[in-house]
Amino acid sequence: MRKQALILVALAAAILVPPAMAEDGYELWLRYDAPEAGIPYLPADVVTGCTAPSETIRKSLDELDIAFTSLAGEKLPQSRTAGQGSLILASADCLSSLPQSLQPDVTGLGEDGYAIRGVSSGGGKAILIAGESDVGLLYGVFDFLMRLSRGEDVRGLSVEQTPAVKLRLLNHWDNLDRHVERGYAGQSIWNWHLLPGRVDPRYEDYAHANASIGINGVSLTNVNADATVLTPQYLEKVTALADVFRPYGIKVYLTARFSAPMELGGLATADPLDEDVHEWWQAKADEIYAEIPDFGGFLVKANSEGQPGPQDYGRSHAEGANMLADALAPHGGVVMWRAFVYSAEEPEDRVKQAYTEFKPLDGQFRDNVIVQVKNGPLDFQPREPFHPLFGAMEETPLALELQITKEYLGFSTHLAYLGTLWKEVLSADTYAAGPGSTVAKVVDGELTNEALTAMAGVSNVGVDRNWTGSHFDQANWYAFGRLAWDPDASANAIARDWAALTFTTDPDVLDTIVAMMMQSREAVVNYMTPLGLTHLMGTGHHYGPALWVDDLDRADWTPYYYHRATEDAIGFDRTETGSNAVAQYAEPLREKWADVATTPDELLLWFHRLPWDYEMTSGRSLWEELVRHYDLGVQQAEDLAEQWQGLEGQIDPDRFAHVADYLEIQKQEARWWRDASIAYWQSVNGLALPEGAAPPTHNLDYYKSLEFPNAPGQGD
Ligand code: BDP
Repeated sequence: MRKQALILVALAAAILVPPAMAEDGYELWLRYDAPEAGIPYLPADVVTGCTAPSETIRKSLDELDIAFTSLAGEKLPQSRTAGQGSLILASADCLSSLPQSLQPDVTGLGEDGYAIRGVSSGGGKAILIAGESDVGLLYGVFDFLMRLSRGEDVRGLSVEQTPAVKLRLLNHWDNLDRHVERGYAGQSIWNWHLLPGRVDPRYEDYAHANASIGINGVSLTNVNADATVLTPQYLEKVTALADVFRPYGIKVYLTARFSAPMELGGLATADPLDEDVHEWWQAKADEIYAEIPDFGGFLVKANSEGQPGPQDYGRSHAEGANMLADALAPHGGVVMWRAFVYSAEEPEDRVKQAYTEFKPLDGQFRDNVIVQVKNGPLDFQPREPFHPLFGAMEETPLALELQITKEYLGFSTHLAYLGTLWKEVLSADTYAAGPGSTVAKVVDGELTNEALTAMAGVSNVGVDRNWTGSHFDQANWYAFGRLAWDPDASANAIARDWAALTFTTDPDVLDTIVAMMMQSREAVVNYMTPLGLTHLMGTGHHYGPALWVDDLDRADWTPYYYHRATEDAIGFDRTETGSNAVAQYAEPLREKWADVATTPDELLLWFHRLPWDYEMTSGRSLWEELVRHYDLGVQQAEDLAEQWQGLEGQIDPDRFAHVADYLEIQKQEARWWRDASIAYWQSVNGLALPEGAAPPTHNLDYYKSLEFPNAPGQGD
């Protein structure tokens, strides 16, 4: 009898207490899990200054409901009048119902800025979140909630935030058939076939996540563009997405295929100076804005990797960009014109070509054109010097393009936190206007006095449940948003904030996770492309090592083109005796990098071609140093896996296991990279391994024989 009663109690408990929801990463950094020590402050109620709240204000209120239900078990009550302990929300359009004494001065916070501070109310203290715009207020609400969720005591807070960069965009490289070029998280989240009839709730969740980190623009389609997206049938679908994004302050942008007037309009030319072409684009812009009044503009890849462009008609990039800019200008749209160009016929060192093309055009672009430049002059490699255009375009606003998806850093399987890579670029000194002329100051317009500023990140989002393929790749999406908002933020602090929101607020666990993240990118550099080596990845898909490839249609797509290893020497001479790419940088960088003695180890073989027995500052030979870096990289990958294992029991089991599996793959692939690289170098230089270094597991033929026809994310 007693036993039966016990079973009944157990059964009842099982029914009444639902098992904790397994964590699958869907909620990203917005889990609003109560911090370990409990939330330090619970407002008494919420008060808004609005008589008729906008959609954006309603999203802010919804967010408070979601967050407090999760953090404290229940929503905050809404009150009409502010009292002690209230949380007061105010923006320029949402002030009037507050008493005069509580109406904050919101001017000066800027379009997207916000303030959070303590105020006196009802004889006690209250917290005010204020934005000049409703979107600014929404950003403030997210910031406040994430602080609470990390366990921060918000009572004494006095925060004033304005984004340093005006346009903070994700660039999706998503095709209309849902294949994502360089996507490693499944298909595109845009279900074009079903839009606009079915507006997947995931679109709103996506907008919500972006808004929480300040992203205010999304280019929906691949830069290798399909003109179909500009047809009325597709514009209707785009409109449906724009409607979902609008309350979150996110504008939609489209990639414009330069030959669209021919493909869609039946014109005989796409010459930017042709009157009919201009009219076609003007009509297209008018058509778009009639449906999407806040349309952001066009992102264009032209005359690059086979894409059509103005040069097909003997016109310059400026003439092409300006024609589109004129079509958008009456509506306030912008053209983001990519500088990622290199010509198929051009024998010039590929890393020099963008500068060669664009530098002479400085000052020739319309005010609503921004030239979008990748962080380095080659192509999103694990390490490159910063792009020389950042130090060379005084009269042209430049957008910084980063790649969040890890095409060249181990896809979504390898843990590589990119915050450190991006900070390296942002804090690099271009010396364009003397010392301190950092890339960050060029990009945020401080140096050039540009009002049009932008940062774009090539998205890593797909339909995978966890959005980005791996849990740790969510950190790269998050870090991109944070750095676009504030390029001066520290990679370490961003990693810590992300990890606290994503996994746990336990300080010891956080120490481990942050340490893992902070060393992860350097680990990848070490086992893939140490000492300034670059672009050694598999042909087409870029998966795994393929250092031996030297015979593709284009020389500058082969790894050999970049490493040039022979029996005597290795590296690309970019000094005066070689391609002289170093001359594209300002002094004193030019002199520093032209001299092997003052070139840092990490850029050595990028700028110099050196004998294998060249003596490094460490005293080791170049060959020994190279092998040491590979071994270090493998060791670091092993350490990552081991550090994670040490967290077992402190991370929810599903995500723990997922990350652990990926780290195992990374470990194996790090060894593969090291072994295949060493086997190849030895086949070229005939040198014995340094003492103590293990021979590669297989011979070179084995590594050469590996094929991956179905590797994800391939280009067309
Ligand atoms: C390269 C990618 C290719 C892109 C290109 C670009 O391999 O898929 O189309 O960049 O940025 O890194 O246009």
